[in-house]
Amino acid sequence: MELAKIVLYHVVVKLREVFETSFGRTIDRHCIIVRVEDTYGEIGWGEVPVDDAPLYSYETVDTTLYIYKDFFIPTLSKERVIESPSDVQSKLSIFRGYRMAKAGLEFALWDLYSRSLRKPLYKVLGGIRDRVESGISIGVIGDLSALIKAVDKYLERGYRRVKIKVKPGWDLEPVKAIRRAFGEIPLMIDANASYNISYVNTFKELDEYKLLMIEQPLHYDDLYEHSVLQSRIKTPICLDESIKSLSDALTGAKIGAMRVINVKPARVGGLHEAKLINDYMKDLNVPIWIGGMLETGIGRGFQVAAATLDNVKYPNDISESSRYYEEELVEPPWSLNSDGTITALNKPGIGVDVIEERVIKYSRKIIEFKL
Ligand code: OSB
Ligand code: MG
Repeated sequence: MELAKIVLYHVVVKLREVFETSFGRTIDRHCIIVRVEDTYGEIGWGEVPVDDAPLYSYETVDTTLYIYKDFFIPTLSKERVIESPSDVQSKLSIFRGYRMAKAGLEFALWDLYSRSLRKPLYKVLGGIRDRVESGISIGVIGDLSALIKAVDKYLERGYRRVKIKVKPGWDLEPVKAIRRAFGEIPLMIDANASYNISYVNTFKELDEYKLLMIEQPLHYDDLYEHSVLQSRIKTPICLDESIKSLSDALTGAKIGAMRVINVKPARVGGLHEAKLINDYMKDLNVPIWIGGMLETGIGRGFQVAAATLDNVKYPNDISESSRYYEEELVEPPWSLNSDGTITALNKPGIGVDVIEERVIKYSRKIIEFKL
């Protein structure tokens, strides 16, 4: 592939409902949409799922625009020919961090690459299934009856597991209420790093409720404390924020910091790194599943492709389009099959068409680079 043009769109789309986590409330969902074009006019799309503030990650809309403009684009204009999307990480490896920014570019190149081959991305990636299991991630709803209603609605819709967000003071009570109302459904919690080890007794109490796993209970950068907590509780710990690379995954597995990983391809720098984590963790008997960041239909395409990998053993945080947004940036929107799965489409690239007018309609800023 020889790159000719890269366009960045700062897109803001409104969520249908407020999504609250331990770090904040989201209603306007920001991201950077990346459009790459090669010298033949073939196009690929990607998404950098960053927020406007450094809450989940230090990367934001503005750090992404800056790192592309001052570093990634100048580097790529000197080396416009790219053999495979897997090369991108190494081409940009002199720049530390900014894995989400790197991932958005890598995604767009994977889309372009598989479209040029006229093959679905998930097949190019080596996926082993064409339907991926869908789970629902429900934000903090500080009202028990509203929470039960929400869980009921999503179970009715067919989602294969329920994840609720928790934070200190909102943990045992909602878990107990859901168990009371729905029995032994596949249930898990996500703390988004809001606890510390002094809460060990809360987690021991939670052991009684047979959760599938507890996601990212402790500090976002700490593997050691998670290994201490894991040794003291029965419920598997699943890490999200703490795993930013294959190296983190290997260290975490070695010291027993987690038994499951929520792999967000964007968080780890792209699909190439996500696949490496899939492969290495498979050998170490650490199953994975694919997480999300409330992506638009563009980002969702890369989650779906990743969820077809062979070490994905749990339902993913990949919901249908209508769960998040009134209007999708892609056609057709991602939809849920009656068995609670989403189909990896048998069409070139991510399998859906990006509607450029809608991308433009939701853009606050558009920057074009000729390479
Ligand atoms: O921690 O998994 C998380 C959304 C934004 C930021 C962090 C997280 C989430 C989710 C939503 O849980 C998952 C989804 O996209 O459905
Ligand atoms: Mg999480």
